[in-house]
Amino acid sequence: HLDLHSQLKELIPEQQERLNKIKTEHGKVQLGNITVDMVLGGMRGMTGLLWETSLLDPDEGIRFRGLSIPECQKLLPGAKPGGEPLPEGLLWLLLTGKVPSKEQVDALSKELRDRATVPDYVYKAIDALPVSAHPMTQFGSGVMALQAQSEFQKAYDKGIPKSKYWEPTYEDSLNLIARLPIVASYVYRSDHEGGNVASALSDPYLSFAAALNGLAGPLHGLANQEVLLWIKSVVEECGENITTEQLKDYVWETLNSGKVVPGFGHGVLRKTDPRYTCQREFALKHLPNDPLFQLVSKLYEVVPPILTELGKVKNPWPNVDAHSGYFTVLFGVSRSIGICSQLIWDRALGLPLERPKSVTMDWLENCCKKA
Ligand code: FAM
Repeated sequence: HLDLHSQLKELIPEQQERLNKIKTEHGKVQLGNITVDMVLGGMRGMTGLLWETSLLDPDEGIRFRGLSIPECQKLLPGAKPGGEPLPEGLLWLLLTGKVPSKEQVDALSKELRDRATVPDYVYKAIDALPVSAHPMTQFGSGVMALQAQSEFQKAYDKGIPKSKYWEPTYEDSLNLIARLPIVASYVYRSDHEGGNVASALSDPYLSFAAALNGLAGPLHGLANQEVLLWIKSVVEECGENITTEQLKDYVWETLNSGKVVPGFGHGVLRKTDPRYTCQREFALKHLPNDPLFQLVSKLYEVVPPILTELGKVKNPWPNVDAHSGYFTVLFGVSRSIGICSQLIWDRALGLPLERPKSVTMDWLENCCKKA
């Protein structure tokens, strides 16, 4: 098929059957024990969610439908031969689990272009905010305004059956992915993980806006802004030709003042983030003499030994934000591809309302007494 929708329509029944088989044949298989540490540790290490489109390995980093980042770079079609893969190809891979041909990617690019229309009230909603509103607040508000066009919401109001949920979810997802770059560029002109939410049948706009708000936190996606500001303050204090010793002192100063070194560490990963490595290789190829890149490169040598010396940091290595050099709004645009592909599959497989169980300290203490 040249067209993504037809390809999905063919795949969905197979996967529904696969899930059903797991459920009926292995529903009672135990996957592990939950410890008090896991509950207190923000559900770290608990296997608790089905997520078909990607898998994060602590050592290897992310794989998209089984493919690592270097494999995606090799296999997915680029705009020009040997160039970086087109995001449309990644969307195709995430949704279908198959590597698309250049023709399939071109057809999808065209489809997205046709869907890329943003109504005027979206710009007005952004304009109504004060200029001081953070770009992520402007972006999130723009996405919420786009939601007024949700096909899922319309279909749900009309009583669409569960077996058809995925179709308007697909429409919303592709419209959203097509429209986000326009909203993001508007935010720049005027300025300088969504699982749980989506399971309540919130449409892609509502779910994506919720995910964006999570991304806007400084320990998550806002870290790339923190990195840029932090680097700027290093340069202001020590100049561009900073020595390794000066940089070490600066890192210690940050840590001693009770702050984190932005762009380093990760909740799951225990090695250098392959997204960091991919961007580093791009910089080595295209802008090796850029002073900002050289500083980022120097931080790669200086920061990990210091964080290791600190003793408590589980992963001293850099994450994607240490290198990306862009602001969080662009990070947000790129995440739509992953979030929306998973959302379409959530609906296709009819996954249930997610409701992680929380407990009180009383409950934990009682449980531990009995143990
Ligand atoms: N600088 C200083 N201290 C750090 C640190 C860093 N870069 N990374 C972790 N730690 C500390 C952490 O604050 C905690 O200290 P306390 O016990 O005193 O609270 C301790 O080391 C153990 O934390 P951990 O288990 O290693 O990490 P967590 O899983 O709790 O947190 C991060 C993970 C990403 C929130 C954390 O490493 C961090 O704050 N990094 C800096 C912010 C950042 O770069 N975030 C972007 C992550 C990125 F991949 C993304 O999702 N966008």
